[in-house]
Amino acid sequence: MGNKSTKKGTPQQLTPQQISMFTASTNFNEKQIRDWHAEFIRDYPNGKLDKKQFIKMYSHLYPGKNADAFSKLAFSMFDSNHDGTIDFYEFILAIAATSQGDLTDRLEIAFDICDSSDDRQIDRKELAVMISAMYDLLGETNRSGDYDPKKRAVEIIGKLDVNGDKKLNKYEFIAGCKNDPIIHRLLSPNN
Ligand SMILES: [Ca+2]
Ligand SMILES: [Ca+2]
Repeated sequence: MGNKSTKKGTPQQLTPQQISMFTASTNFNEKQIRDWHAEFIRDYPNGKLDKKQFIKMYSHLYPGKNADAFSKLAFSMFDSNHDGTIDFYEFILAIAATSQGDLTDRLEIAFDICDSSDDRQIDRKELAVMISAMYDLLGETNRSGDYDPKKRAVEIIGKLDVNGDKKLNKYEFIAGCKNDPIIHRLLSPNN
């Protein structure tokens, strides 16, 4: 460990450049970044979280809810360099995404979390996985009839897909979610 991290500093210390980058990418100020970082290093002294640790940490943001499936999706999205761990930069973006921003910001994040293939489109399968994760979060155990995630996914795509390719791009997704009270509630469990 350590021989390739000389330029960026060690995970235990933040450089002024990193702090500028983090304050620019989030609405956190320097003190908040330092506080998050101190906490992060206290909990994860080697400067990263593996998938299991992330799911445990992220689930705490949804107390009393079953956030496992949602947290797994979130891990894949926030691990933006795909190295199987979440470093402090990825971590602070995850916290910012979850705790800051307006509905559009949150829908953008929801879109990115849902788009697990990273092709900038949400297909039926991706949406069904997301809906199922959202049901877990909301404590909805019924998966039959109208609650069948696959059925809901087909319905939602049918409703929001403007250009007729049976997938949702970011624009269709955000515009559609804002106009549909049920989807809206499903995708912004904090509201
Ligand atoms: Ca990573
Ligand atoms: Ca996709």
